[in-house]
Amino acid sequence: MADELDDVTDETSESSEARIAVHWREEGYYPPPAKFTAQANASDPAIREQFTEDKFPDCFTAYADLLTWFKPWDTVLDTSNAPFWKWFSGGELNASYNCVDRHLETHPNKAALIWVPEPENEVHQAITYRELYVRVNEFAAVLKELGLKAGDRITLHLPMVPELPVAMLAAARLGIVHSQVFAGFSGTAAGHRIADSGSTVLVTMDGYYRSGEVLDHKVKADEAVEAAAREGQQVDKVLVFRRYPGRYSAKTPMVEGRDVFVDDLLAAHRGEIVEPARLQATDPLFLMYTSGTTGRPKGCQHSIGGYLAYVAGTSKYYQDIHPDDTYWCLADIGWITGHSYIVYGPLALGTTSVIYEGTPNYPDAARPWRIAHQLGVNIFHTSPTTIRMLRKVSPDGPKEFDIHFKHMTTVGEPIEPEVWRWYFEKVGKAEAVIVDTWWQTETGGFLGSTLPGIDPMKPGSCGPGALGILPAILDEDGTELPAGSGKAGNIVIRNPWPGVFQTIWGQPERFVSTYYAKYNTDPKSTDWRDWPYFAGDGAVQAADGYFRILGRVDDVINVAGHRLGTKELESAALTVNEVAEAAAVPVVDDIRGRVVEIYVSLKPGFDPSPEIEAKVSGAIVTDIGKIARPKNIWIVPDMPKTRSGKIMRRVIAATSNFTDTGDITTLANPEVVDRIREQVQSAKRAKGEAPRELSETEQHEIKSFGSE
Ligand code: 6R9
Repeated sequence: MADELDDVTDETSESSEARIAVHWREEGYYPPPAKFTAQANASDPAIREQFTEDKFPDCFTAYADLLTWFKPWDTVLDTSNAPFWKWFSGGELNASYNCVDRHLETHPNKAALIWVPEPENEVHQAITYRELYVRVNEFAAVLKELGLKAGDRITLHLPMVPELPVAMLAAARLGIVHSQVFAGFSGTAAGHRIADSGSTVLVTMDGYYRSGEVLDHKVKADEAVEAAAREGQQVDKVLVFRRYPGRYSAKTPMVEGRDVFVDDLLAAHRGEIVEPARLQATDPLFLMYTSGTTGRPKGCQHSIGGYLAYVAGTSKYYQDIHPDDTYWCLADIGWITGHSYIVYGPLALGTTSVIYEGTPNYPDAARPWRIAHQLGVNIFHTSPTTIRMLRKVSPDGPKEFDIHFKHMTTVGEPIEPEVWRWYFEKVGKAEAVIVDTWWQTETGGFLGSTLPGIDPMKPGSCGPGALGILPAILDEDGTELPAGSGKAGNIVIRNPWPGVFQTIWGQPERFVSTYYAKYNTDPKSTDWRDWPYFAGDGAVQAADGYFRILGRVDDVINVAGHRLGTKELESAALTVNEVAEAAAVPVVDDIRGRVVEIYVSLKPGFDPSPEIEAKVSGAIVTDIGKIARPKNIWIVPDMPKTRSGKIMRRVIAATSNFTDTGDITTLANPEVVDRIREQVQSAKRAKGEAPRELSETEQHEIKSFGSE
C-alpha cells in the first residue's frame, strides 16, 4: 500500500490517472444468496436480452406497462427536439392515480405508508391505501380551492411526515408541479428555490422532531417568503401542517392573511373526491433542485410518464419489491432517493413503504434495528454515511435482533469496500443481497447496479449499467476507454432512458451545455446516438464490465450523500462584509464521506478573528442549511491562483487533506502554498485532526478537485 501511494503522489496529474487506476486493488466477488435468487423478480439472466441496444427504445415499454394509462402512447421515444427527449408521447396518465387509486381494487386495507415518529413513546401510524386515497383527495381539494391548476408550481418544505407524500400525490393528482426542498435546508435556500420555480404557495409544517427536540420549522417559512420576495417572487399562501393537529408546536407567529393551518382548511373538505387529471406523459411531475458549478441551483424537471415508468421498473427489478414486502428506505424524501424510492416507485408497485421522522441513532444506535424488527422490514435502503455511522456506534449491527433482510441498498456516495463488507456481514448477516446503486437527481432512477438475483456483487463497484442503460467511459476527447483499460475517465450514458430529467427549469441552455454539449459533435442531430449524457462523475470500468465511481469531476462536494456546490458555499461566505475571497474544498471524513472546509481572505484593513470565522459559518448555515456548516474556516493571507486569477482549489484541497499539492508551476503566486500549508496543517494537528492515509479513490478526487 505504502509504495503504491508513493507512486501516485509524486506523479503529475496527467499520467497519474492511469497510474492510480492500475494500482486499484481488485475486490473479490460475492454471489447473491441462493434463497434470494429463488424469489427474485429478475432471476433469469435472459432478462438482459430484452434490453439490448438493438431493442432500444421499445424495451422500456416493459416498464411503462407496469402503469395504468388513461390513453396509451403513440411514440415510445420522440427525439425530434434532441436532447429534450420525450418518452411515451401521446400517452395520458396520472401519477397519483397510479400510486393510490388503482390499488384500492386489489388491496385497499394494506398499509401504503408506515410512519415512525421519532419519539419512541408515540405509536407508529399505518396509513392504508384507502386512507391515503382519502387524505390525498382532501388535500387536493384544498389546493384546488386555492385556485392552483395543472402546470402551476408549489414548493413544499416538509420534514419526514406522511403529509409530505400526501402533498406530493395531491399535487400530482391535479398536475401541479411540486418542488420539495429538503427540510434541513434553511429558509433562505427554500426562498431561492421558491423564486426560481415561480411558486405562489409554500407548504410547510410547524415543527418536527430531530434528535429528541421539536424544531421550530415555521420560522423558516417566514425567511423563505422574505428571500423569495427579494428575488421578486411573491408567496400568497403558506399552508402550515401541524405536527399535532389542533396544537401549534412553533414559537413563530402565524402571519394574518398569508399563513393558514392545513387542518383548519381540511375541515371544509372532508371526504371530498378530486378526479385525477388526465395528463400528458410528457407533462412535468416535479422539480428537484440540485447543486452545480454555478451558484444558481438547478431545478431538475421530471416527467410524469417516463419518470414513473422508470422508478416502477427499477423498484421491481433492482429493489426486488414484492407485494408482501415491508420496505424501508432511510433517505429523506427531500432528496431524489426519497422521491423515487420511498414514494413514487414503491407506491406505484403497491407496496408498504416505511417513513421515519428522525435521526437514525436517536435515542441510541439500535433504533434502526428496533424499527426494522417491529415492522418486519425485509428490504433496507440507506447511504454509506449512515452505514459508516452505524458501524462506528453499533459494530455488531442487529446481531441481537431477529431481523433478516433479504435485500439492502447503498446509494449516494462511493462506499469503501471495508464498509461494504461490514454492511454485508453484520447488517445483512451474510444472507442479504446488496445493490450499490449509482445515479443522480437528474437521472430519476438507477443507472448502474448489479441485478440483485443474478449478478455477483463486488464491494466498491456499482456493477454494470442497469437494464437498457448503456454507460461508457470517455476521455476528454471523447475516445472510449475500454473495459479493463485501467484508465479513469468521464462516465457517460450513450442513450436516453425514461427516467432522465427533461430540462433544467427555466434554463434550457444550461441543460444542454452542462449535460450534453461536451460530447455532442452535431447540435442539429436528432439521432440519440449523437447525444451522450455527461454525468459529471469520474469512473473506471474493470474488465468484467463493472463500474467503479470515483466522484464528481465538477465543483460539487458530496457531504453525506448530498451535493453542495462550491459556488453556493462561496457566495454565502462572500455575504460577510470582511471577506474578499472564498474557496470551498472537500475534506475526507470517516463518517460523512466528505465535509466542507472554507478558505477566505479578507479585505484590506481587516484582521483574522474568531468573530469573522463565526460570521462565515453563520452565513453558510443561513443561506444553505446546517448540513453545509464547514468543519473549519481558514482565514489565509492569499489564495493560490493561476496566472489568469482563478483560485486553484485542488491546491487548498490537498492542504486540507494533508496530501501532496501536485504541480504548482502554473501558479501566479506559488509562495503562498507553503505559508497556507504551514498555517492550516499545524492548526489541524493542534486540534487533533491528524492526517490519515487516503484511499486511491479519495486521492484521485482531491487531486483533481475544482475546475481550473
Ligand atoms: C441518487 C443521488 C449524485 C451523485 C453522483 C455521484 C454520487 C450517487 C453513488 C454515487 C458512488 C454510488 N453517487 N450514488 N457515487 N456510488 N452508488 O445520490 O443523487 O444527490 O444527485 O447525487 O452522488 O457522484 O453524481 P444526487
